[in-house]
Amino acid sequence: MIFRVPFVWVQFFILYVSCDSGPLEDVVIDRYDIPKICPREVQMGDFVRYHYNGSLKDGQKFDSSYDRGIAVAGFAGVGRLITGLDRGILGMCVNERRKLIVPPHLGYGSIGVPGMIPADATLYFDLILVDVWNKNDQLQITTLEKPSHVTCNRTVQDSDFVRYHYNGTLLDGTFFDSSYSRSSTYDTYVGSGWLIKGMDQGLLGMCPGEKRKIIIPPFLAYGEKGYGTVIPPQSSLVFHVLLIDLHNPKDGITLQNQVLPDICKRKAVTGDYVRYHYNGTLMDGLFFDSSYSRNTTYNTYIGMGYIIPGMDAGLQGVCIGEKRRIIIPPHLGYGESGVANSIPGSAVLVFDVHIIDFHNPKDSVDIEVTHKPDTCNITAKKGDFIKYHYNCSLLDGTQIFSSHDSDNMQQITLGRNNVIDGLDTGLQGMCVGEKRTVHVPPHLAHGQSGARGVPPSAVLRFDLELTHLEDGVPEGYLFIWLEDTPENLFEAMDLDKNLEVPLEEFSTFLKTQASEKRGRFVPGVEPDQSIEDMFGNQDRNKDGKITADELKLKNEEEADIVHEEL
Ligand SMILES: [Ca+2]
Ligand SMILES: [Ca+2]
Repeated sequence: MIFRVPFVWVQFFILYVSCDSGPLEDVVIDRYDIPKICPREVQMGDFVRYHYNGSLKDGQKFDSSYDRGIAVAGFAGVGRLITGLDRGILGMCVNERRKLIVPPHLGYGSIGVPGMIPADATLYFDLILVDVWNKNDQLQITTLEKPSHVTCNRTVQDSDFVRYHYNGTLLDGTFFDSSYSRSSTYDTYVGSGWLIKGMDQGLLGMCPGEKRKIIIPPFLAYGEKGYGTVIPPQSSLVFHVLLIDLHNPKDGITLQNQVLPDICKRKAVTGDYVRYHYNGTLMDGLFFDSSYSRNTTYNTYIGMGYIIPGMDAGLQGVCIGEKRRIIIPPHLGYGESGVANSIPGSAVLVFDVHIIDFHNPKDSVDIEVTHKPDTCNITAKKGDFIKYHYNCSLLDGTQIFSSHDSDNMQQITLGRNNVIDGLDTGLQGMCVGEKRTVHVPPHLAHGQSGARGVPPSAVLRFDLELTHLEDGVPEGYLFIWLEDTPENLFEAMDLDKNLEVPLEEFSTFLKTQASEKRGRFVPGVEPDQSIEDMFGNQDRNKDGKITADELKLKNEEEADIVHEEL
């Protein structure tokens, strides 16, 4: 600003007095193209790079930086340039274009430059500034955007490994390089000398997902040498950086956002089989995989090398129902190679997991008595006929079945494969009125294939209430004697002594035995049904009556069974 006003004034002044050129005449400056944004103007002592065309009054070109293909570089305003240029370049912005008219005494004077510039020549320059910096400059860092989706728990520090995207330009906007053009991040260690100094410093403190503009003076970039054909000597560099992720080779896994269930009876250890849901994202929030999208849990043994080491470690100690975030550095994930089309090399992985259940193949049924009646002497055992109510659910609360939904109580004979093994076991030992919560591991439930509504390898929860209990009979029996069998069974059965026993007589006989507690029908079956079955078995010729011979024959054939049945 210091220079601009006088120059404008000078310009107008000169317009009126230019015919009368004399020693007081100053350089004439025409700022004919000024960029809208001008963050910095050339000051005395700044180092500048600029292009120019130089011509004489008749329009004849005497010199041009364009012809040499490289911008002119040097300090401004300190007498290293011809005075006219030294003055004429002050206050310039990068990409500003100026025309200068330099009177002879501010140019090459009365001597000129032999063979190029005559004596007492007025010089006409057309300038464009491409770069400006000062040796006292520091790195200029501007944060353009900070991520909202990730908490910035950690920022880049020395010796971290980072992955970032960048666009690189010179100060005048000339593009020289971009990671985007290679469709892959730039991956490197920070603060270890792999990067130019300005980048080593400029990345420090960044969060994943953060965008920064970093302006680097040449002495923190490629200095006097420049880089190849794309970065000229003494160039300031402008990087637009988007940090994708960071980690340190010394990192282990990180656990965050832990949400524990109210009750955690047990924590998962190596060898347990865990069913969990997960969302997998990269550190910048980019999604790469989810079990939810497949609508099925991920199931695996933990601590045994079936999954990436970071996950094996991250699932240790989980409770059923727990949620946690597991952040896995690449050396515990997919390493430098990544996974084709989904996980870039050296990527940090962020897993949000929800533990649905876990069990160990050695687990048995877990029984918790939730209510025990005052009197609880008679308990259910194998062979007993029982009735019970139950709710069956998955451990995430998903309801599978409830007998309360209908009035049909469940009724089974224990130990007869009527229900899954784990439920059978869980019902044994109950007395009427007792309530239990029973957890059944999949190998005692529906196994690896599952069943309707039951996912593969799911642990089941049963809430049980025993409502009815009857002593059973040995397997295969329809009726047993509670006292000694009558000495002559046929005579005893043949109530009217006509030497034959039809169904009615048979039925009356057996029901009398039962009502007088001398014998007992198999529980859970209508006595008439059992009677009919037994009668059919004894009536060999199917004429509707049992004779003494038929009973005897049957006795001889299946001595033990028939004897015990009747
Ligand atoms: Ca009879
Ligand atoms: Ca018969």
